[in-house]
This record gives sequence, structure tokens and C-alpha cells, in this order.
Amino acid sequence: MASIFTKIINREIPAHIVAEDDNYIAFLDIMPLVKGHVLVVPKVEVDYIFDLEDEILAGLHLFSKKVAKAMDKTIKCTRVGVAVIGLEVPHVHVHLVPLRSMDDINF
Ligand code: D5M
Repeated sequence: MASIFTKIINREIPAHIVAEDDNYIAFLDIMPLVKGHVLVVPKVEVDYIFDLEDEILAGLHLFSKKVAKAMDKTIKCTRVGVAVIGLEVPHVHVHLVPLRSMDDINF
């Protein structure tokens, strides 16, 4: 069965998409740690980061960097926290969390 992120990629369910190219998509997290929390997802659906082809894994980081830079410009955050978590959704993704201070986060 397709992951929830593949359904977003295929426009079967809605999402607030902020960036996309042939291999990656970035959209707002529906359970944001802070306002502007973005997920970056490779379009190929694999569960684990080590299942990605090297080229796609490298590109995931470069695409995330581009999105993080754009976030830094538009949101004016102090830094963009980057994490690969994947506890809930079995489709590799990078969390980009714009931070002003650690107090921003509601754990
Ligand atoms: O957590 C998965 C992350 O994905 C979590 O922050 C919520 C987010 N999520 C789940 N479904 C959606 C949809 N439909 N749109 C946007 N964001 C979503 P992890 O532990 O990293 O696997």
C-alpha cells in the first residue's frame, strides 16, 4: 500500500507543498513542532535512509539545504533544525524545524 507521503506526491490527499522537483517534495508537517515545520521527502518510497540510492540520498540533503535556506530567508529563524526520524511514517523524510529558541518546541 502506498505511504501517506506517496499519496501526497500523487495528489491523492492534500498538503501544503512548499517545493518540488522530479525527485523530491517538501510540504508542511500537519503536526508541527513549531510553525513552519517542513518535511522533505524523496519521491521514491523506501522505508530506511540506507535503502536509498546514494545519488538520491545525496540529493535529499542538497534539496533540504535549498528549502532550509529559503525558510531561513522567509521565516527569519535563528537556525533550521534538521532531523531524520521516521517513527510513524515508513517513507524516508527529513524534518526541517525553524527555531528561534529551544523554548519554541513543545515536546
Ligand atoms: O513522523 C511523521 C511526521 O509526518 C509527523 O511529524 C506528522 C507528519 N505527517 C503525517 N501525516 C501527514 C500528512 N498527511 N501531511 C503532512 N504531515 C504529515 P515520523 O516520526 O518522522 O515518522
